[in-house]
Amino acid sequence: MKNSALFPLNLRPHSGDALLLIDVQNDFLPGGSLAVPSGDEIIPILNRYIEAFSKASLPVYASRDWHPPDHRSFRAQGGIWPPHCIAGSRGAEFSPKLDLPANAVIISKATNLNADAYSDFDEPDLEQSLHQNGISRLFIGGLATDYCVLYTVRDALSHGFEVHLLLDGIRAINVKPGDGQRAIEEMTSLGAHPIHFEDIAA
Ligand code: VGL
Ligand code: ZN
Repeated sequence: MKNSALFPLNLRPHSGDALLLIDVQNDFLPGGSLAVPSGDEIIPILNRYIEAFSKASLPVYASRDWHPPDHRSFRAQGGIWPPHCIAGSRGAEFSPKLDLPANAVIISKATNLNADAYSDFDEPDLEQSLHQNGISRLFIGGLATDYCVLYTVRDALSHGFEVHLLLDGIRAINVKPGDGQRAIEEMTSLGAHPIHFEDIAA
């Protein structure tokens, strides 16, 4: 609100915009194997963004962490995480409460055993599809602020996209206290615009 009042950024979604929802999957939600604290709180808000983009006939992208059972990021393989988002498992499914449209573009990432990939842009299909659809502005939310959201926003900015970060639609893991806040500060200092739903609905 504050931002759009001071600087007349045109935040009403229009052609060239896309919504990118990162890893809203059961394993990252309460009850899941790598639950992000309060991760479920963002779902009703993300559903409002989805509705706004769908009404404007704008594309909705949804990424999912989609690991092999012995992915290198898992503790048994020397990584730092409990097993999570194993391709095809129930934990890897999108939350049933997320109202993904039938034509959402699904990006599966970190599918390779030996590479960790926190950024959606590690999956080349994403950038190709964004270019095909003429997208220049990305509205990015999802999980988790301090991992996949941070890495994806860094890459989106370095690939030349204008980024609007959905502050009301992200939550952090906070392995170290403050990780989420530091991630938000880094993303905004790199040029991402922090917004809330009221900013696009005004
Ligand atoms: C993520 C930790 C491990 C994420 C993925 O989606 O932010 N975090 N794998
Ligand atoms: Zn993962």
